[in-house]
Amino acid sequence: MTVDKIYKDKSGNQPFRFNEEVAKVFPDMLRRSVPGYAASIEAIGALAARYVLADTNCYDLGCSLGAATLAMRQGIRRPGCRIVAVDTAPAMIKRCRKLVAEDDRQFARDTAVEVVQADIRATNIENASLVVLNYTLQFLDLQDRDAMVQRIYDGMNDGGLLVLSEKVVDEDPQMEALLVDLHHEHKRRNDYSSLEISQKRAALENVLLPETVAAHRDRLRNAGFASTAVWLRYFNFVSVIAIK
Ligand code: GEK
Repeated sequence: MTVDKIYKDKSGNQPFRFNEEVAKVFPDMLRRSVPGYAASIEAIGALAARYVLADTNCYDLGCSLGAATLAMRQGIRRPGCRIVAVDTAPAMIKRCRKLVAEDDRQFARDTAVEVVQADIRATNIENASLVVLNYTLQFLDLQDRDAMVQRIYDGMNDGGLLVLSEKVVDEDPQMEALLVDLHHEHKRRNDYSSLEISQKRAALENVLLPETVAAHRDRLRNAGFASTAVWLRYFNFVSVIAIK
């Protein structure tokens, strides 16, 4: 795994981009920066085994290198399914296609995977039994999020499941400060320096726009989801499941 040294000696304050440099170190970056990431991927596999029905579609929206796609593919127990993995970043898509091809070679799985370079806001969603937004909605403009979640709901079958993982902000400023501090301490334990942490934080300003857990659950309810639950929380990193 290539080690993430992107903010080690970078000066200046360029906004964060999902480019080649990031795609190359992405698994290491997520492992060291997103508390609970591995648990979210593991759960997506387990949920695929339970919720994906025969002859339906699954969507991995903002797939990056396809970790959730591969977990779904491994978890699916039914025939005739198709996974659509979507990302706008060409560097991610290129590597994702290679990893899916490698999975094909190793395991010859039944479930087809389509890796598509596109904006998830323009992706058609239909006949879906499982939709995954694993740390992706946070990168969409705030005003686009209601419509995105509504389109997902409309494209899902009854009984289908959405996994929504996000970095969130706490309503209570004192708790928010504590949770951010705990996250930074976690990153320091994972060998990021204070300078790297502060530079990454500045680069993500206005790129990653977190909302509260309540705002996410309200949006899901307003779209029509009958049930929602937080199934994972680690500092300010939360994963919610919603059932249609
Ligand atoms: C994982 N889900 O490993 N349309 C398509 N893709 C987008 C858009 C958009 N409008 N905006 C951002 N992205 C993955 C991790 S990373 C999370 C997801 C993170 C893509 C962007 O290019 C990037 O690949 C991904 O969303 C977010 O489970 O880096 O914190």
